[in-house]
Amino acid sequence: MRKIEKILIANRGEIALRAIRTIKEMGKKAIAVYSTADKDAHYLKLADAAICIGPAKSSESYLNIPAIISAAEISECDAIFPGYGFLSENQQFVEICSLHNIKFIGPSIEVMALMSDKSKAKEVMKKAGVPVIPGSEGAIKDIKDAKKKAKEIGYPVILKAAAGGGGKGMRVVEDESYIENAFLAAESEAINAFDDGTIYMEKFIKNPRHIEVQILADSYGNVVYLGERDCSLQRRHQKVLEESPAVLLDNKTREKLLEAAIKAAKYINYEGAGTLEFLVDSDKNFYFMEMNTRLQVEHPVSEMVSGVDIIEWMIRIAEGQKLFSQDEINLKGHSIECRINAEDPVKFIPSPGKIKNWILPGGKDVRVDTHAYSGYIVSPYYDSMIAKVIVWGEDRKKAIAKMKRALEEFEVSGIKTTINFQKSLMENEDFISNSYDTKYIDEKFLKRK
Ligand code: MV4
Repeated sequence: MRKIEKILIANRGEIALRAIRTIKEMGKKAIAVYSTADKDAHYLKLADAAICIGPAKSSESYLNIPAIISAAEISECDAIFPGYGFLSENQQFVEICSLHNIKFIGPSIEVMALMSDKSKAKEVMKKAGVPVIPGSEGAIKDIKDAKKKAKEIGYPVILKAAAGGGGKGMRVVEDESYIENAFLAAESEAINAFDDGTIYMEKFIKNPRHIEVQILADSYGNVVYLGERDCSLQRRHQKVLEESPAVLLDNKTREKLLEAAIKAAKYINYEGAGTLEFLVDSDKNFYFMEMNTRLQVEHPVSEMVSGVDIIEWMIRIAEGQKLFSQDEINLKGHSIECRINAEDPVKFIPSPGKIKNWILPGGKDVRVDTHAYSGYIVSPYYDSMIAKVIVWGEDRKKAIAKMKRALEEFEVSGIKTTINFQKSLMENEDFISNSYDTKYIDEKFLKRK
C-alpha cells in the first residue's frame, strides 16, 4: 500500500479542474501546472499550489517532461495525474515518473506499450477470446502482401496505422485497382504522423456504431465495468455527443459486450481506468477495435449512470486499494454529454477570444464540466472544447428533454460556440429515434459544395 498525499495534475482546462475537485474531496493536495497562456485560469487558485512549466506552446509546457518532473519534485508530489491527451499515453513519461519514484496514475508501461500498437492489441484480444474485426492479423509487409490479404478478407477493406487511432493513416479501399495507392498513402501519412509506417488491414464495416466500455481494474485482478457509451456521433473523428447506455443494444448483446470487456482487461492484467472500443455492425455484432489506456473526455456519462467517481477510483487503485465488486453498483437511467466547443458553428473552425457573457445551465441532474467563466480568454493554442454539458434522466427520452432545456439556458457571448448545433441535435428526428451512425454528421452537415 502506497499512501498518495500530494498529486500533480499534468494537464489543463476542464480536466485539470475536474481532477482538483476530486483530489480535494479526498483530503489530498492538488498541485496544478500551467503554461504562460493559462496563467490567469481561475482553477489555478483552487489548487494547493500552481507551478509555471513553460510558454504557451504545448511542446514546451504540457508536453515538457523535464519541466513537469521538476515541478513534481519541487512540490514533493507522490503521484502524477495525467488526464487525457498530452502525456497521458506517453510511455517514456511513465518510465521517467517511475525512475523518480513518482506514481503515474494509470496502467503499467507494459500494458500501455501493448495497447499502443493497435495491430498487436487486436492479436492479444483475439487470444483472450474477444471478437475482433476480421483482418490481416499483423502488419502488411508490402503491396503484394496487401493485395493477397485483401483478396482473402474480401473488399471493401480498410488500411490503418498500427500506431494510429482516431483516423490518421486510414484508407478505405473499394477494390484492387486502388490498393497500391491507398497503401502507399496510408504508409507515408503514418510515418509523418507517428514516425512508424506499420499498416494493418481490416474488413471495412459499413455504417458502424462506435460503442465503448468503461472499466476499472485494481492491482489484484479485480475488474468492473461502468457500462457502455455510444460515441457514434462524431465529425472528422472528433466526438460530438456521447451517451450511456447504448440503447441500440438489446440486454443480451450488452451483457456479452460488457463481459468481453472484463475478460479482455483481465487477460492483459490491466490496472486503472480504461476504455475498450468496439465497432458494432448493422447486424449488431460487436468487434474489439482498440483500447484507450487513459481517462476519456466522456467519462462523466459513465459516472452519471453508475454513481462512481472514476478519478477517485483511479487514485485509490494507484494507492493499492481493492476495488468494489460489480454487484455493489447499479447502472441506472440514461446520461448524455454534449461537448461545447469554441467554434464557428457553420464552418466548424476554432473561434478563440474573450468570453463576455457566460450563463451556465443548472437544475436537477445537470452537470457542467468547464474551466471557463465570464472574462475568460479562450486560447488559440489548445483544444477548442470549453465545456461539457452532462445530464441524467430516467430514460433516453427524459435525458434528451433535459439536455434540450439545459442547452436553452446556456448563454454565451463574445465567442462562437457549438451550443446551437447541439440544440438542433436534440430536435433532430434521426437522433431522437437513434437512427444514426459514425458517418452521420459528416454526411448530413458537411457534404455540401
Ligand atoms: C473502421 C470503420 C469501418 N470498418 N474500421 C475511425 C477512427 C478509428 N479509430 C477507426 N475508425 C473506423 N474504423 C473498420 N474495420 C470505420 C471507422 C470510422 C469511424 C469509427 C468510429 C467513429 C467514427 C468513424 C467515422 C468514420 C470511420
